[in-house]
Amino acid sequence: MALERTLSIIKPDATRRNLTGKIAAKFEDAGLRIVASKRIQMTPAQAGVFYEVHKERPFYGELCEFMASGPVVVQVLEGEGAIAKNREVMGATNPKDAAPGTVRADFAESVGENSVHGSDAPETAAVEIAFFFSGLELVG
Ligand code: DAT
Ligand code: MG
Repeated sequence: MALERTLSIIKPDATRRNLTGKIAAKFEDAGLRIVASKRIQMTPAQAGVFYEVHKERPFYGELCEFMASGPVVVQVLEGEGAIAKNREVMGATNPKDAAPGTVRADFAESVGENSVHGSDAPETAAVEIAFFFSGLELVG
């Protein structure tokens, strides 16, 4: 398996409840290294660009408003098979379907407010990392 990097976002529902550390611990416990991390707040327009792939879906407006509703912690996670490993740590999109012990099973409030984002493929990981970070900010 290849050494990969993936983009993670700890979403506003989680930062609001002070869960940043507990969620980051799950990444580290799974062997993922946090090689970049910052706390920011997006505008709805910025969230709209980030989630452009979902713009035709009925929940797009709600999703952009939610992602701009409070601070988020954006991180780059590195490790062997990091993209799939992070998706495992996150759990299914809908917390009702998420396996026990995953971030979404333990913390997510609903399918819309589900605590974390993670890239889904190498191509999207590269685009999403570049959306938030310059090369100088990635310290492996
Ligand atoms: P994931 O975040 O697991 O990659 P996705 O890419 O299908 O899931 O959707 C992106 C986000 O959009 C998801 O984390 C929360 C929101 N979302 C997805 N399906 C939804 C739905 N049925 N109702 C409300 N929000 C939804
Ligand atoms: Mg997705």
